[in-house]
This record gives sequence, structure tokens and C-alpha cells, in this order.
Amino acid sequence: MTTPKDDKLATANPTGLQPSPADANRSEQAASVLAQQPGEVLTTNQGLHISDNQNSLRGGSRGPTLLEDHILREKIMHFDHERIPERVVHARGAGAHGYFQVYKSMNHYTKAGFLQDPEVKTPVFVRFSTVVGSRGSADTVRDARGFAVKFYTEEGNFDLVGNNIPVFFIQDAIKFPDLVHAIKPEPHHEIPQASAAHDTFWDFISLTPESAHMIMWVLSDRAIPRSFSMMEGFGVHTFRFINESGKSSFVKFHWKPVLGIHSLVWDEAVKLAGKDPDFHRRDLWETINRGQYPEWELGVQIVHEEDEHKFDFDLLDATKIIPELLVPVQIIGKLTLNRNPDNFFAETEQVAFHPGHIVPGIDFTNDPLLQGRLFSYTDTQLSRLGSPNFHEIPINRPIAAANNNQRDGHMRQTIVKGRVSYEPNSLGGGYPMQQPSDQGGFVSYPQPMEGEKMRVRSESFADHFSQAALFWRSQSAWEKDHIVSAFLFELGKVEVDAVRERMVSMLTQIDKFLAYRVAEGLGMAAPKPPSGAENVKRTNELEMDPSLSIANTRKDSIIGRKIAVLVANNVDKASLAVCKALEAEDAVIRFIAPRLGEIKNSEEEFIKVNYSLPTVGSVMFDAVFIPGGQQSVEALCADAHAVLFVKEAYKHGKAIAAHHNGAMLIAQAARSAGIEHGEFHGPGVITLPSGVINDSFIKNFIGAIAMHRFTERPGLDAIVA
Ligand code: HDD
Repeated sequence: MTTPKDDKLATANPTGLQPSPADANRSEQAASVLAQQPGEVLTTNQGLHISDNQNSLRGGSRGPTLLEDHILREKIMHFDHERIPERVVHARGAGAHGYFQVYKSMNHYTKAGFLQDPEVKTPVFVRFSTVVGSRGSADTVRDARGFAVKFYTEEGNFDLVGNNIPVFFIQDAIKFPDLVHAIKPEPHHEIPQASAAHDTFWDFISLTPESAHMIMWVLSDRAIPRSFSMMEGFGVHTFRFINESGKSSFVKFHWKPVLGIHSLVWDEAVKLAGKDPDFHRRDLWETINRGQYPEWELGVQIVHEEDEHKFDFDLLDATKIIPELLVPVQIIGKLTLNRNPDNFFAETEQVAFHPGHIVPGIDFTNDPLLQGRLFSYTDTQLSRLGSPNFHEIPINRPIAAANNNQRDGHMRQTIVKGRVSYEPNSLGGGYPMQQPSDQGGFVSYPQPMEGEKMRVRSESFADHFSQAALFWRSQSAWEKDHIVSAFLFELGKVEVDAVRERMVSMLTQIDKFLAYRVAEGLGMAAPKPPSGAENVKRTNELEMDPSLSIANTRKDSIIGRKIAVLVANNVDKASLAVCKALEAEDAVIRFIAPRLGEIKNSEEEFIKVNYSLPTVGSVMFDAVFIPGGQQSVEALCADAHAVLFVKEAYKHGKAIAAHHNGAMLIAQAARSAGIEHGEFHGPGVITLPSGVINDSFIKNFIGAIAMHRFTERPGLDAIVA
């Protein structure tokens, strides 16, 4: 993680409210008005000073409000129109500013300017999102997460509009409206919100075998990330890199989180939706404010043009990955998010991404999903942001100069001087004029085209199950358990038997045992897989790929991990040495007590309580520490919230540590869980019954937090938390 200090961007910051260098013609006066902080005097939109903002204009103190009240009418009118249409998908999101730096020049593969010079910091704005829910839905629902990055490069904006899952549900964009209609709330009663667990979605999926691979990812823990900064991102499609001499290679983009990939478990996700529906947004906001800047490394998988057909799947098929075992990911740079938006609406809500925003050196392929997206994104901004001038909204402006003859339209900001708004012209000296390709002007990659016009899916897109099966085989035992449970939840909510049956039948083509477990859990008999289905192992015959399992992620850091310290009056001061040690590793300490306010430690010093027990839950934290102190621990043992806190932390496999008689609370929680000898034990439960806090205790606790979760504890299934 980087520290808050430096970060002078090589280029001007385009996304603050300062005027962008791109807008040479923009009126200085308008820019300074835009840039104003809230002023001292309250005014109307026309600048009239307001003397009374408490009372509307009436005829007499008890008389009717007068239509004449222009101040009232202006204020209410503006309020009435505050909301703009939410995004048709990805409505709920959170954004942040930052920068990207390449590690070494990529000129061998691409001429893209921002991928050449390791000294250059390219400003970025990133928006993370859920896909299905409305703007007000909860963060922790089961869903793919959007991971959209706008690079403000010197050659124009490049938008990498990806997800945290490397494949998609469908192969052709013409199916997108059907997919979205199926997964959104059902149209007759608008139920359910932000959830795929209903008939129409599974009806569609069960009739759309190309979705099998994506479904496996969405039902895995990837779809309930612990944090935006602990999830991967993917460009999904195969793109092209083009170098200076015009040579093209295929490229897949990856974002690898520096903190590793970590997820919630379903029970946490469900509880968080109530305890803290803004869990991911808050986490992003707070980590940036603390200066623990989230980071991802940019990786690329490069396939030479001549190798296009060496795989037994099609690179143009967005339901397929290129397994990392077949083409390793080269790490080429780093993205750092270091500034929160000043205003959610102006920046996060109004940012407009588009996979068609590319720069010289990057180009499209014929992926039919990507091709359809190229139409959709500009089009949607017209109704969402209300005008073809959405590129003039500060967050969307390129830092590269934007000069053309597009004019007018709703909400036009730029005041272009002169009489010329056409090309070619002589009256304007010929400007702005085209730039020849050998001087940097964009030309599309001259890919040869052939064939007749037809509505057809290529035969090379026909295998829908090999990679779904590869994903399943690559999962650890506990990940497989979580996937099965997810199917049982999702399909358990389906009301039409035939839909469930078709889904189980689809699963037989992925893995017979998976289908059997799901069928059994749903109280059905698993059908036999179609003949030959089980012999299919294609994708160049890999048995598994370790990069597909989050069990293999790094587990050596506790940066940004939130540690709940359960305390009450007379907590032992010496125990609290643990807090300092964890803070030194950049973990976040929060004191939680039965009530808000302050408590006193054993030496009569005050400790400010961060949260009261009834307002939080262990689901909001990564680990629990219970310091010693007879009176403190007795108060916690008598508090049902504290007991539940520890019980849930144990159930969810979190690190739990206790000093001295702090262990009494662990025993109390175990008893409440019906554990016979009143002991929670197993990996990740660390106690120090006597003696002072020592290095080995701290080291064990830190190691346990970094592990993220212990799935092998005894008796977990039996504990109801
Ligand atoms: Fe999309 C938004 C990602 C397929 C049409 N999409 C949107 C966002 C992300 C993605 C991250 C939110 C951007 C933001 O934060 O503002 N979409 C994807 C990925 C896809 C994909 C990774 C498959 C690989 N999308 C896709 C298709 C279509 C769309 C096939 C239509 C044919 N997507 C849209 C949209 C949205 C959008 C309707 C809604 C809001 C917006 O564009 O600006 O145009």
C-alpha cells in the first residue's frame, strides 16, 4: 500500500472541479463558478441574496402561499428534478480517484502512450458496482461486481469497463436485454430486489446453456467479496494490442488485488445487508480516508496473432477464460486509488463509461458481446445523463484536447468562438483538421473481413461446459461446499419445479457429483448426464488451474483488517498492548462495548467506545480480541450481543483471541452454541490464559487474521448463529 504523501500527477487532474486544459474555449467565468465552494451568502440560482429561507411568501401570517414566490418555486422545482434515471444495470456503485503507472514500457506489444513510460502517472477514476440491484440496494448481495476504470490519458480517455468475474452469461449482445429482464425484479410485482433467486432468472439460465460457466462463478464466493480492494477485475473480452509497426496481438486484461482475493460467506453477506447495507462503499471510503490506498496490479495475457486458433475454445467467446496455466498473466503496472470523490452525484453518479473509448494501440476484436456493447453505452447516457453533451461533465472530460464540430444540444457548456463548425473549411484556417495516422491519428486495426451476412453463432462457440467443469474441479473442498449451498439457496427459492429440474439437469453436464449434491439438497433425484457428457474435458485438457481458486490467494497481510475489541468497564490495560501491535501492522482497531460513550480501564483511564454492541455484529469485522479484566469480561458474558458476537465470529471461521479471563467469553459463546465442553477450539482461536502479552501470542493472532478464515473448525455445521 502507498502512503498518503506525494502523488503529484504527471498530468493535470481532470476530475476535480478545476478547468480542464481540454476546454481552452470554456468561459473562465463559468469555470470559476463551477469550482466554487459553498459560499457564505445563500442565494437563488440567479445569484439573488435570500433573506428568509424558513418561510414562504404568504398573504398574511396565516394566509395562503402566493404564486409569486419565485424563491420557493425555484427551490422546489430544482428539488423535484434532483433524481436522474438510475443506470439500467450497475445502478449501485462507489467510485474513487487515483492513478495508474506502468512498470516497464509495453512498446513491444502496444503503442498506447500510457503504457510506455514508468515515470508517468495516468489519472484514473474507478467505479465499482453491483449489477442487478437498484441504487438503494445492499452492497453484499450475491452478484457480479462491476470494475470500471477510466484512464485519462494524453491520447484521450481509455475505459476498461470490466467485472470481477472473467466471463459473462451470454455470448451475443442481442441476448443482453433478455438476461437483464430475467434477473431484475419480476415485472408484475417488482420482487425480488437485487437477487437472482427467483423463477424468471433460473428459467432463462436453464434454457441458456452458454451461461453455465458464468453461473459457477456467480454461485462461488467471488460474488460476495469481502471488499472491493480484495477482488480481482477482468476486462472479460479479448482485446487487441497494436504496436508502432502495426503488429497486433490479442490481449486479456486482469486486475490483481495487492491484498489478495478474499470473500464473505453467505451468512455474513445476508446479515451485512441489514447491519450495514453500505459495507463495501464504506470500506472503500474509509480505507482511502485512512491513507491505506487500495491497489491492484494490471496483468495481461498476450496471445500472438498466429496463435489465435491453438486453443480448443474461441478467443472471441466471452463465456471463456484463457486459463493462466495455458497463458501466464504478465504483471505490467499498478493502479492506486488515493482520493475519494468530493461529491457523489457529480462524480460517481455522472461518470459515463464506454468500452468504445479506446486509444491508439488498443483495439476491439469481433467478440459479438463486445461489438454490441459498443452501441449500448453511448446510447444509455443519452437517457441517463440527458444529453449528448455528457462528455462535458467534469468527471467525463478527457485531459486530451477535444476539438470537433459537434455542436449545441441540451446543457451544452463549451462556448466555441468563431463562425466555423464544419470540416473541411478554409474560413477557420482548416482547423480542427484530421491527423494522419503516421502522426498519431487513430486508425482501426485493418482486420480482414470475409463471409456472407448471417445471423449465426460460430461452431467454435458451441462448448458450454468444459470450462464450467474446469472451474469446479479447481475449487477447494470448502469452496465446493459453498457453491452447493448457493445452488440450494438460489434454486430453493424457485417455485416452478420444471425450472429446478432443468437446472439440475444442466449441472449434470458440469459435474455429476455437483448435480447429485444439489438434487439431494432440493429433495429431487439427479437425472443421468447425457451420454458422453462426462468424458468431455477440453480446454486443452487441463485437470485444474490453481488461479481459479481463492483458497490459493496470498494470506500474509492484515492491512486494513478491522479488529473488534470487546470491552467493558475495568478492562485490563495490559491486555490492550495487542491493539498497538495490530495497528503497527496497519489493522484497524475498534472498541465495542455494551454502551456508547467512554469506559474506564483497570488504571482508571478513559477509552472512547467506537460502537455499542447492539449496533454492530461480528460480520462487520475480520477478527475479535477479548482483553482480560474480571469485571469487563463478566459484563460481556452477561450481554447476549457479546455472546452472539463471538459465536458468529467462530461460526464464520474468523480469528478470535483472548487474554487472561477474556477466554470466559469464548467459553460462554461455545456453551450458547451447545458445544459439549463449553470450548470453542480449533485453528484461529488463540488464548493466553496467564502472563503478559508476548510476541508469540501477537504473532499467532496476526497470522490467524491474515489467513482470513478457518473453514476446518470442529462442529461448524451444527452451530446456529
Ligand atoms: Fe455493461 C454498465 C460491465 C455487458 C450494457 N457494464 C456497465 C458497467 C459495467 C459493465 C462495469 C457499469 C459502468 C459504471 O460504473 O458506470 N457489461 C459489463 C461487462 C460486460 C457487459 C463486463 C460483459 C463482458 N453491458 C454488457 C452488454 C450490454 C451492456 C452486452 C448491452 C448490449 N452496461 C450496459 C449499459 C450500462 C452498462 C446499459 C448501464 C449504465 C451504463 O452502461 O452506463 O449500457
